[in-house]
Amino acid sequence: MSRRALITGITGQDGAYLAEFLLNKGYEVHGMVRRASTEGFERMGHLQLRDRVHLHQADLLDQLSIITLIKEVKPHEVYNLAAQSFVPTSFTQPLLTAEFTALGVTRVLEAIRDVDPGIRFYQASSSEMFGRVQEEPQNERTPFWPRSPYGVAKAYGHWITINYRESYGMFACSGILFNHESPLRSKEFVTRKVSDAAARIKYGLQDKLILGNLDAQRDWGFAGDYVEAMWLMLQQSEPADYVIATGIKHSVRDLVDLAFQRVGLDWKKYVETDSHLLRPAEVNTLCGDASLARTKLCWTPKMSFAQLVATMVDEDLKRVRRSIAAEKAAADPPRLD
Ligand code: NAP
Ligand code: G4F
Repeated sequence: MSRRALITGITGQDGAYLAEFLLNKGYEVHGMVRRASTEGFERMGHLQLRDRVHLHQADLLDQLSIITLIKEVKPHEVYNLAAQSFVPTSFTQPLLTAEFTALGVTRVLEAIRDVDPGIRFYQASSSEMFGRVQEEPQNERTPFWPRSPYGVAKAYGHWITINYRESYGMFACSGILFNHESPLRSKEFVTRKVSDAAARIKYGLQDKLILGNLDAQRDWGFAGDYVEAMWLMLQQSEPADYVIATGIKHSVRDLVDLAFQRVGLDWKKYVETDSHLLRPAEVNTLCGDASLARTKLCWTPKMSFAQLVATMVDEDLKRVRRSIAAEKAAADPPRLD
């Protein structure tokens, strides 16, 4: 009998890669989606997942909907990836971010505790919790100092996961994942904003790229590598929390430089900065130490930063070329006579 997994946030970047990974492992994959007036399943379309997963409507804000879903699906494993995940929005919508990203975790844990406390649980914790970093590199014991309402909400989600493990003996793990990116990343995050702009500028569809803090440093990895670590955490004999990272950091300036080199342009001619894109409190630098994951989970990241940037830019170049060709075909349809 195949194992059943339930993914909250299946329409997001990680949800798509995790669903693909679990299907390849032979899992029956169920996804929780919230109701919207239009279907937002583009990422599942990219990975040809739409007909291979079972989708159910429920919402992190609605306790009963989550309980009903878990009763229906009877999953062996729950991956809680759903969240308001964009840091700037957490400054403009701090209460909604707390509802989704903090209390949402407790709602999923309560549903599991009520329906079947034997279900294994993964919580998507974040390196944003380290914020104003207290040591470098950061590991599972580094104290948190979150610098955004998002980081504060994730710290709550992290500790409530540990609390349910300690209080009720639940198999609940928290993955402290550093930034991970892919061609499926939303364009609001800096990596995809840059790869998309480099491709559009190359083809004359955009003149400038306006960014915020070019000095910020992140430990960027590939989302496809990171979802394997989520699964590995739930296959262990004991639940624990793990940092997942590459251990190498780069600045936003390095990212821009590499992306524009890929399209053969000098970034300094196209990139401007705007102080409106600076955050009320910034996380200046993040760099993770994933030694525990390496030794206990035998997990290592496979894609380098340079390969990641090249892959993202190449995918955006292809997409821009396709859209230019489609527009041209629509404006100039072939004559049939
Ligand atoms: P993402 O692309 O922003 O996806 C977020 C998902 O959450 C979407 O499927 C979204 O659904 C869903 N969601 C939001 N509010 C919801 C609600 N009220 N009810 C149900 N679903 C809701 O995020 P991601 O990059 O895949 O990240 C996955 C998780 O890992 C998030 O929790 C994020 O905070 C965390 N994380 C990410 C990174 C990273 O670098 N990517 C690093 C550390 C931690 P819609 O499609 O309907 O909006
Ligand atoms: O790409 P970002 O928006 O990602 P950020 O804030 O690090 O958050 C991401 O990673 C977290 C893990 O640490 C996740 F938990 C979270 O859900 C999300 O996936 O910004 C990265 C850096 C920041 O320092 C930001 O100030 O890039 C800087 N930046 C500079 N210009 C910009 C821009 N960020 C964005 N989004 N847009 C800019 O124009």
